[in-house]
Amino acid sequence: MELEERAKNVRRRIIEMVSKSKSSHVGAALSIADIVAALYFSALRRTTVQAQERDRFILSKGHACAALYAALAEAGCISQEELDGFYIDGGKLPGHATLSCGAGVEASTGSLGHGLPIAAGIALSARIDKKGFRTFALLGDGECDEGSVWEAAMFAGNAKLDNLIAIVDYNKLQAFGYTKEVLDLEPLAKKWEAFGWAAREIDGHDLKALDSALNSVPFEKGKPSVIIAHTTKGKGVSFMEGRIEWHYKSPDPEQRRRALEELQ
Ligand SMILES: Cc1ncc(C[n+]2csc(CCOP(=O)(O)OP(=O)(O)O)c2C)c(N)n1
Repeated sequence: MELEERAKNVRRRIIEMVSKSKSSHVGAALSIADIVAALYFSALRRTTVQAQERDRFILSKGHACAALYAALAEAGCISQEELDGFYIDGGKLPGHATLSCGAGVEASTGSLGHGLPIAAGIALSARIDKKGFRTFALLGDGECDEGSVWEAAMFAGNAKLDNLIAIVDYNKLQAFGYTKEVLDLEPLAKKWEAFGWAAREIDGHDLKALDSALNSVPFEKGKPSVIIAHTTKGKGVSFMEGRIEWHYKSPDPEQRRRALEELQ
């Protein structure tokens, strides 16, 4: 199946999940649908979710876990029944990425700023243990306001962790405002480079560009890589795109119908 089809399926699953549970973070999840599709259906080397040598993927912006669970379901790692329990009392898949749900989730995240530090630790341990797997971490742009992100970035650059890849979902929106107005990140690529990383900026909805960038890491030997992916929050559903209210709003039945129609 083509990556485009996978990404669309991930988006459709996200809409179904948040509608059913009357929950959200739908905009944040749609923003990364192309990124997770390119990861799970092209870049990540994972024979099984238990294999020691599997590449690790950590969703640092854990509130967008509907996209992660949808990709894992699309990859056959979790069942439709489990997906139906998303964000519902008694369900197996909580509203923030949770390790204990045993679905191929590598870390519990949702308190922003922790995924990259965890990923850096895993990458360091892989090097010490002479393991060949890579560790990928996906961060939000608002999340980059957290000091712990930069502490981990400084550490990884200094340790020359070229088995570590960060992806920043640069959708220019956070929970209550525009990233530029809350705390301007620019010049973002230069900041990562100053911390010893090799940076590349791409359109985060261009699956060819994602595929090519994710499959050409490390960009420089001896440096961690960062992909700054320019995206749109709510991407794929016209009335959600770039709209702050869809950070935490659940589609009503008519909005669900319209969204799914657009994602045919
Ligand atoms: C430490 C911490 N502070 C605050 C929050 C509440 N919160 C959840 S999502 C979010 C906005 C994140 O923005 P961004 O990283 O840009 O991700 P997006 O939703 O745009 O994809 C905030 C502040 C949190 N989860 N963790």
